[in-house]
Amino acid sequence: MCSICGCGQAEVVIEQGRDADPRDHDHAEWHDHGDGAGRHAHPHRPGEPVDAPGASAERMIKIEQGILSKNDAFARQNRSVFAAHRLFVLNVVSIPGSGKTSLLVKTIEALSGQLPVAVIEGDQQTSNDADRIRATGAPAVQINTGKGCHLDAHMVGHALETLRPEPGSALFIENVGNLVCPAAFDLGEARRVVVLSVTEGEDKPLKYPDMFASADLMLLNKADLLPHLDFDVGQCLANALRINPDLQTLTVSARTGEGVAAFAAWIQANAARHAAAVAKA
Ligand SMILES: Nc1nc2c(ncn2[C@@H]2O[C@H](COP(=O)(O)OP(=O)(O)O)[C@@H](O)[C@H]2O)c(=O)[nH]1
Ligand SMILES: [Mg+2]
Repeated sequence: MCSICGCGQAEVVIEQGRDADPRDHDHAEWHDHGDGAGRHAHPHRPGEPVDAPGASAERMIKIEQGILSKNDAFARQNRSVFAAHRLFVLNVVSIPGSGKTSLLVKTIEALSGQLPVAVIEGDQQTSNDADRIRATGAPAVQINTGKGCHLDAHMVGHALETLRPEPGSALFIENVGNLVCPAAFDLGEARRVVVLSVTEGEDKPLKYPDMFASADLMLLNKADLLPHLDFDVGQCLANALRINPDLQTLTVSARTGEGVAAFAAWIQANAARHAAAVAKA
C-alpha cells in the first residue's frame, strides 16, 4: 500500500509481449532493473510494507520518504536507460476521461513518418487503452495497477523490458487517471504533460496545484465543446500560470484535431532540446 494515498500496489500486472531470447543482447540492455525480478514475474516492491493503522505521523512521514526515495532511484535508472536508447519520454497525466488516450491516438497520427512512437498505458484494469493505441500501428504495453492509483518508476522499468521501443522514439507514458498521487512519482520522464478538459472547471489548477506546478505543458482539451459551456479559458490559463509561471499551454481538441499539429511540433522541438541536453551532460 502506498502511504502517499493509501492505495494498494500488490496487484500490479504488466502485459507480456514478445518472448525474449536469452541470447538477445538488446534484451539484456533493457533488463537492467537492479531488483533481480525477471520479466515474466512481477514482484513489485516499490517500498517497504506499510502498517498504516496506528502508525505515528513521524513513522508515516519516514515511510513516505522511503517510498519516494526508492522511486527516485528507479527513476534515475529509467533515465539512464532512456538516454542509452535515445528516448524522449513524456508522462501524460489527468483525471480519468480528460482525453489522454484520444489525444495520443491523434498525436501518433500527426507524428507518423516524422518520429517513431511507443506507449506505456497505465490503468487500474483492462487493456482497452493499449488496444486503442495498437490500432494506430504504434507499439504499446498495458500496466494494470489493480488498486494502485498511480504508476511508479519501478513499474515503468519492467514495462520497458517488454516494450523495448525503437531507439530515437518518443515514448508516451499515459498515467493512471488521477491529479494527486502521480504528481509525487517521478518516472524518469523528460517532460510532464497535464491534460485538463474544458468540462472540468477553471479552478482545477488551484485545487490540484502539485500536478500543475510539476508539469511542463498543459493541454486544454475538448475545445470543440466551448460553444456549449460557460468555461472561461482566460481564467483557467491565469489560474494555471499563478501556480506555475513557466507552464506552457496549448488549447486542443482530440475530436476536431485543433491544436494537435502544434502539440506534435512541441514534441519535436522538445525532443531535440532534450537530446542536446543529454549529449551535453
Ligand atoms: N467532445 C470531445 N470529446 C472528447 C475529446 N477528447 C476525448 N473525448 C471523449 O472523452 C472521453 C474520454 O476520452 P479518453 O481519451 O478515454 O480519456 P482518458 O481517460 O483521459 O484517456 C471519450 O468519450 C472521448 O471520446 C475532445 O477533444 N472533445
Ligand atoms: Mg486513457
